[in-house]
Amino acid sequence: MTSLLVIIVLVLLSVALWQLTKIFDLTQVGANADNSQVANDNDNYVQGYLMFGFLTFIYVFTIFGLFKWSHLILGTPASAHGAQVDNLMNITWVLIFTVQAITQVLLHYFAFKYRGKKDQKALYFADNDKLEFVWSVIPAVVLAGLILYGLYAWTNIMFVNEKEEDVMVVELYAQQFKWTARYSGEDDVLGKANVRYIEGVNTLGVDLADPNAQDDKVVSELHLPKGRKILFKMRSQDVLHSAYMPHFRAQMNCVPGMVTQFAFEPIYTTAEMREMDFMQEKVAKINELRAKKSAELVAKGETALDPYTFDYLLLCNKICGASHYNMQMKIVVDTPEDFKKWLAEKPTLIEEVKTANAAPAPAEGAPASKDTAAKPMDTAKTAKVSAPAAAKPAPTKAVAVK
Ligand SMILES: [Cu+2]
Repeated sequence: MTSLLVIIVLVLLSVALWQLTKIFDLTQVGANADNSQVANDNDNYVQGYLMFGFLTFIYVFTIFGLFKWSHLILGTPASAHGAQVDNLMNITWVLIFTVQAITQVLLHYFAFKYRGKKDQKALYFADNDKLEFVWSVIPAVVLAGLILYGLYAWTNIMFVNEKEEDVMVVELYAQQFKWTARYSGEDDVLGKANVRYIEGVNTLGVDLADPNAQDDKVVSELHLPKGRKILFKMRSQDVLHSAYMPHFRAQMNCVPGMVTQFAFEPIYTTAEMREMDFMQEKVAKINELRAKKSAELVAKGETALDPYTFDYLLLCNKICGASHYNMQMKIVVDTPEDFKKWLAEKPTLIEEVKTANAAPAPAEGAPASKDTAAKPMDTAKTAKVSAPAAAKPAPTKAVAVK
């Protein structure tokens, strides 16, 4: 609402300014009977000062924006590499602001200084090698520096030595419109998976006959231990998705038919992040807005909103369909002990399949949902997929999630 008012005030101000210049013109009617459409010295003078007016507008709006909205930035990164990403971002911002501040002043000042004057002709010259050399080399050197630093940061963040580093492998499985996670278990190797094995509770198509799949655990809420590097392996069932974990400065596309990866080490537990000053301020601000909205809702006889508490999130950052906006999964960063306890309580996928098989089959004619129905499954023979046309084993091999 306030922003709308600000925009209205700005529009009205410019209309007033325009009207003033018209009145100013009218007062000149008697003194100057020049009604020609060609700009005279007076017109050029007005245009020259308007350039300064526009310059002031750009700067005032930029400074206003920085003060008004800078609290919306993400704040302290929650991953070990996060500071590097923020540093790169800050350097880029400083460069952009400096260059913009200098070039805009020059552009508008020269437009004013060399405004049209009667009997003055602009000097024409075709080129100036020295000048062109300077304005080509300086940006080239600065950009090359920025790109090299970016590449250095990228390789630093993306390079994972799976054999030497103590990494925990977790799969993120994307589908319209939800996320599912799979822990690789004690062996830190994910069992093979293929879309053809999707059946009943095995919604990720894990090859249950694969020895590496025996200790895999599938969950719908992601828990991570603080201080350990997590290597995420991403897959997508249908379209292009993007696993985006803003607080950890992590993002990677999830592409159907291939496995992509991203690794990071969480450095603050959810509880620690909630305790941070900037986060408490943020949460207080959100809850202030919620309280206002709740009062409106209650006045209308509707239920009030719940107060907000901070949680890390895994979001989808590719517009992947109608419910894309709601494709998210809560991430909880625990202490290593709490994480161990939480994971130990979760059943393995094999156990889940066995439980589903033991449950009585739904009565004939009962409405059974395709992905949640507990269909009986032979865990020992799941590798043998019943292809509709042939009795032979399925021609496609399970994809090793490496
Ligand atoms: Cu998506």
